[in-house]
Amino acid sequence: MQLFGSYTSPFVRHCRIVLLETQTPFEFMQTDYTQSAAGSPTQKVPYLHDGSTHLHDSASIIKYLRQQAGEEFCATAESFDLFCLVNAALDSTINLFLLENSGIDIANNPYLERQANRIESCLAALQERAAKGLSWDDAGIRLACFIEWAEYRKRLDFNAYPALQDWLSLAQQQDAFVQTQPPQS
Ligand SMILES: N[C@@H](CCC(=O)N[C@@H](CS)C(=O)NCC(=O)O)C(=O)O
Repeated sequence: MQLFGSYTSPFVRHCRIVLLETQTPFEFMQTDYTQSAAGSPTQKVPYLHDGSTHLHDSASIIKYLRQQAGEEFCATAESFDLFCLVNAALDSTINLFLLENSGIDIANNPYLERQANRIESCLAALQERAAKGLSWDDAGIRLACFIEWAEYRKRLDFNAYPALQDWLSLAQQQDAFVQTQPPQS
C-alpha cells in the first residue's frame, strides 16, 4: 500500500494517523504539486494505491482503512456532519493560504471575503460542538488536524475558542497525533 502526500498536509496527516492506529503497513511517497498533478485527477494530496484500488480523497482513504481494520468511519450522521463542517473550514483556510502565497490580494474580493466569513462561522459552530464534548473518532481527529495545521501555518487565532484549544491539548496526548506532527523548522 502506498500513500502519496506531504508531511505538512492536514488531510494527509489524518490518513497517516489512521494508518498508525490500524497498524496498517504502508509506504509513504512524498509528493509535490507536479507529481500530484500527474498522479491524481484531483491534482491534490493525499491519494492512495493498494493493488488495483486507487483512492483520491482523504475521506475515501480513511473509510477504506477503517473498513479493512473492521472499524467504523463516522458511525453517526452527527459525527459525519462534524467531519464535513471541519472540512468546510479547512478547505476555505487552505484556499486562502494558497491564493495568498501565489500573490493574490485576498482582502478585496467578495467571493474570498465569503470564504473568510465561512471560516469564522464554522469556527463558532465547532467551538459550540467541542464545548459539548468530543470523541477521538474521525471527526475529532479531523478537527485536531485542522486546528494544529492552522496554528502551524499561523492562519487562525484560536484565543476566542477555548474549547478548540482544549481539544488540541487532548489530541496532543494521543500517540499517533504526536508521531505525525508537521516538521518544525
Ligand atoms: N478533499 C481533499 C482535499 C485535499 C487537499 O486540499 N489537499 C491539498 C494539500 S493540504 C492540496 O493538495 N492542494 C493542492 C491544490 O489545491 O492545488 C481530501 O480530503 O483529500
